[in-house]
Amino acid sequence: MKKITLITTIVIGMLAQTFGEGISGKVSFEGKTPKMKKLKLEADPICVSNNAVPPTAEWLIVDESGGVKNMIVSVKEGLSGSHNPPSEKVVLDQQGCVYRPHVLAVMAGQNVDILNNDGIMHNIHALPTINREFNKAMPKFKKKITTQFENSEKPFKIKCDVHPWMIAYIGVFDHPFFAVTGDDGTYSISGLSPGEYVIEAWHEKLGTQTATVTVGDGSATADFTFKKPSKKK
Ligand SMILES: [Cu+2]
Repeated sequence: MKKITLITTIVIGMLAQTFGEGISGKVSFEGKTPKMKKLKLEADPICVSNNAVPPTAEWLIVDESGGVKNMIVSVKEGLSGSHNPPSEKVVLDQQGCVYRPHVLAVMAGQNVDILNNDGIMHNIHALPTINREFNKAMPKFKKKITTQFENSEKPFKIKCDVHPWMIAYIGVFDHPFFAVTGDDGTYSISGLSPGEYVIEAWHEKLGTQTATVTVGDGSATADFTFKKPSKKK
């Protein structure tokens, strides 16, 4: 029996070395989920016809298991060294007058392709406070612009000045240890050295929560539970 445990430990150890240590978990919502209303796209008939299914607001997407989509989970404290941005680009698409995805996370200096295949004009307006604000018209012939955000910054809003319902959020990090939760509210951050980290889960309406996580020989888990957003003061 002891032998099996030892072998198992060695195998897990080898796997951890191959894939790097990590933190994974799930972000859940407790309480009644507000219904996401249909977006009022009628002001622009092309926005309506470019959607097979009428799109809804996305400010709180919870699945049947309580998982919250579009949370940005990132390492806030405990990292050392500097990290270069990856060569892969991140895409923010304007599709049927909706930003896809609604929430994205990138590294400082990473290329972000902003696409417009809608055949109409969008005006992308980023509202950072640390990075440089930009406001760029994308007429229908302008199908792509590529930009970067030079500094790390907590998530900020991106909006379209033509279509007021179009909203996205982008978080910029000076390291690659972040993830955006999928439909089921789960996330996974890999490649961390053993140590103690503070991680933060951010949501556009639910706010933020932090957790202290120790990454040891194996991967660590950190789950978060958020409650109903507090009323605006
Ligand atoms: Cu637009």
